[in-house]
Amino acid sequence: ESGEKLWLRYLPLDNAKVVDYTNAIRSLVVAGDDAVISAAAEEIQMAFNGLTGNDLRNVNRPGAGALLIGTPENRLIRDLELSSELEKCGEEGYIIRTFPVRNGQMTVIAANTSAGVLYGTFDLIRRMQTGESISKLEVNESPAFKIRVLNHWDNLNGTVERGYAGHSIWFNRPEDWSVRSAQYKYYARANASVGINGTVINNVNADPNVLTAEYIEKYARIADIFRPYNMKIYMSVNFASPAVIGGLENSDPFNPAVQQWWKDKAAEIYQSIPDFGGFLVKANSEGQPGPMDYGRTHKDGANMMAKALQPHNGIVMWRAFVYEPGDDERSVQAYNEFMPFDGEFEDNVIVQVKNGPVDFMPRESFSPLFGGMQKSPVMIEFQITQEYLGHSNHLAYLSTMWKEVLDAETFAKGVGSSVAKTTDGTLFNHELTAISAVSNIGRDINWTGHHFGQSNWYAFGRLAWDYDLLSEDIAEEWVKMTFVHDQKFVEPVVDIMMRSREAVVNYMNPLGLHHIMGWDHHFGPEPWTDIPGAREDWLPRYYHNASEFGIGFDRTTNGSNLVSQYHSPLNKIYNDPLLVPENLLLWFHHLPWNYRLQNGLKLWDAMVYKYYEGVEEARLFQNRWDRLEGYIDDRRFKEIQYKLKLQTTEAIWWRDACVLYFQTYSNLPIPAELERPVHDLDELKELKFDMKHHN
Ligand code: BDP
Repeated sequence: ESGEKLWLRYLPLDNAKVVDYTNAIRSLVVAGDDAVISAAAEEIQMAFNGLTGNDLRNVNRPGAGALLIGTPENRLIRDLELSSELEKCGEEGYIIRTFPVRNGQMTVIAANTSAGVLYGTFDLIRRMQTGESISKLEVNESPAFKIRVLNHWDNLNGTVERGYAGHSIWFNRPEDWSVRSAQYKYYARANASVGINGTVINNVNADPNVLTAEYIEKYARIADIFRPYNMKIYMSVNFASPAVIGGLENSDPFNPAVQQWWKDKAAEIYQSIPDFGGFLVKANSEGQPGPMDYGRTHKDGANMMAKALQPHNGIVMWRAFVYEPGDDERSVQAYNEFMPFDGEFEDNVIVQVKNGPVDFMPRESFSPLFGGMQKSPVMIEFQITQEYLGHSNHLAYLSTMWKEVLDAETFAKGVGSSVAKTTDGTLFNHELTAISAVSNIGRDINWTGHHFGQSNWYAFGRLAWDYDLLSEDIAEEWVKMTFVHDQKFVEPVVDIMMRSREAVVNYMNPLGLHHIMGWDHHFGPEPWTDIPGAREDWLPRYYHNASEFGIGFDRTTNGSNLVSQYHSPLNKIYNDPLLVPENLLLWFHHLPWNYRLQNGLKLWDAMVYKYYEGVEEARLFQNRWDRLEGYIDDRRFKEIQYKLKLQTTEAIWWRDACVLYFQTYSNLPIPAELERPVHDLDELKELKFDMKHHN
């Protein structure tokens, strides 16, 4: 297998399951006839046929063995008197029920909208794919966030910023529309299967040309394919578009001509795409244009665009990823810049905040804007593509990382104020709720470069729907659907996945270290990098601060004071090296090499042990995988085997490079019982990023 089918393989199940499922369901009654419900019907028929070898006949009347799907618009659903339960489902939720009928039972998937029916159908399919019983179903589901979107960082020329799985599936493609549209449909199905209901297909570093008629037309064609799968299309836009492609004098949000330009542009888009989602905007960030170029503010810029979209029910996702070299340290800037606007954005603006205050490091504290901003809706941005976690070379299952953030306690309204609850409308009563993640897909046959990269796409969708799901359970579902059900395979693989992110943290960035990767390409260790003339806050030394006196970033009240942006008691906990969680120690503190950790170890030794632990984990993954030969197809087995070997090699590279480099400051020995590095620091410094190893 190539991996191109993702988790939607629908291969025959074992006989016992086939018998169970065919006992429960033999025919299909579709109570509705719009495109979305038809897509649901098509999907269940395809899945049922693939999984059991039997067809689901279309019938008109429910009875024993029927699967009835629909909304209360249809009498067959109304007759079931589910209205009080359906009320709780909201717009996109659903219920699945087994009802006794004469001579047996029937199964019902009911929802308030066809979208809900579609999600319910995928739920039922997943139960079959993972071998669960479907004979007594009582399921009530509704999504945690209203908008659940992917962000693609795809450029109009077909390259993908921070993409490690080939070129863009959206732009600059030579293939016929029939080939591309088939792939877009597959993509839409995959997203719908996990509840993702929107996507931004172009890079946040947006080319103004995306707003020309040519691209609006392209988007409209893609939107047509997404529509039956309840997927909305969104666009990243460049703030300077009115001047660059509109011929206006400037793009000042206070200029009436500029305001009109955006209104006209919005109207033009909605003419072709009536259900267009809205704009994603990166403004005054890393050199992108924005309202501040004209002495205006983020609020002014966002609200101008929001007004242009309001007549069409579109939204603006305005990013808070802002920082400039200057007096304030990078991690404190977004909060300082955005807090003054809390409550001042238009209703259809949502502020999109990366999970951490610096970037997408393997581990950061959560951004204090979560729980900080309360009057305006805030949405989280995760990164599925592994920009800082080994690109598509390393197995890193990210559900555990995202859960760590979603579950983190902000204390915004006392205990029980998790990051998730600050963004899902629970705590601050916002109508507009959303969650996003930067996609890891490209034109590689298996979509994500590393086969296990698929699990992160999958997990993001599942968590966006329900962040209370356990990472283990999501992993197990995915492994069963993607590979096989055999527990002798599933258990060790889930175990590898569950340990993988922490392994990466340990061999790259233990104890809260961060941003010590290669300049620009962000691959491999380069704690030593010095690029003459480069911005200080893009260089590793800005972050690790290693010297003969110690290591780490002082973000306490004596340092950059990030701690004070957190609610009490977190501000005090983070401020105190004795209280701060060990895994964020060097994120918040600069400490001497012989500082004693809670566990009694000296900082230097503790750090070195962590680096070695990370490598041992990578070796263990490799070894475990080798024992699983024969459980799955040879091709995927070997491709994963190759990547795991690469991961071990690169883990050793990270470990040796960092330990030897930091040792030049600590002047302390590597603990005697540990194996010795086999390279010299100078040799490792010479090792250059090699594109060959990519993909
Ligand atoms: C950084 C990436 C850069 C992105 C930027 C962003 O290195 O390529 O453009 O984030 O999110 O992580 O805007």
